[in-house]
Amino acid sequence: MHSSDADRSDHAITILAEDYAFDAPDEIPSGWTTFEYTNEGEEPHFLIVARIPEGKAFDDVASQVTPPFNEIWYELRDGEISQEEAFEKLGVELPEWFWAVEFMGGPGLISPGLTTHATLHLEPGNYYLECYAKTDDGEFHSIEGMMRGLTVTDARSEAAPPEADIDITLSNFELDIEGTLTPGTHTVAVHVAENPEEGFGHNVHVARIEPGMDVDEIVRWMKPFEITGMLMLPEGQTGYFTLDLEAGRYLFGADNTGHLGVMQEVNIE
Ligand SMILES: [Cu+2]
Repeated sequence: MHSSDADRSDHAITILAEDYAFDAPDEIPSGWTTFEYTNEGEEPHFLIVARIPEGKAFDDVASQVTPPFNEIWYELRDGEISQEEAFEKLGVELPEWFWAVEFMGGPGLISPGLTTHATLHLEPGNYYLECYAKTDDGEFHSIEGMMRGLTVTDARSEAAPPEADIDITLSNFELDIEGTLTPGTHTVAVHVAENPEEGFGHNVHVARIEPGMDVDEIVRWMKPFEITGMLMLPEGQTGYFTLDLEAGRYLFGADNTGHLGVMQEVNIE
């Protein structure tokens, strides 16, 4: 393992994001792991952890999923097919097992130069890491190289989950924040009570509103202002992320596979 941070968990790993690659371990023990995620690139990046169904491995994703997915994506991007046709094609051309891939959470989108911590519970198995944020040209970062396999081994980390002082509960399109948001460092527990029926799940975003910014603009162009967050977790699962606040205004939001669900503005005194 690269590093550990005794204050957060006795099992932490460091992952660096560049434009466009991850520097990450190939293997981690099962149980609770804290992903310390630093964006060393010049674009915003996130890191989703996805579990590959039993009997399949990252090579199967790379050889059976990525090629048809990319081809269909380019056709859609270049206006050759409609969104509806793209979904239809995905249904036909992606292998059946792909629909059993499960998103397990991960560090949310962060601006260049920032670090965030996400703590997740993972069972042994084959996983992949991916950032599918898009470049200005509409290219997925994953196509450019931000996708790699991760093996979660039978060895078990004895790490306990962190103690949270803020709780966020997601229930369909509701986002409920409990706890006192003050300047300083917080640990936020994200509980997924219920995911919307359509799509894969919710992403939680936290963005800082700089003085003079128009909130509507930030809602539309969230990417450059995000400081931390948690990506899609399975229903019933809890994940944790760190939140460093200063006095000022912040936006807390959740979206479901691309659709903004809820936005809450919070003023930190
Ligand atoms: Cu990225």
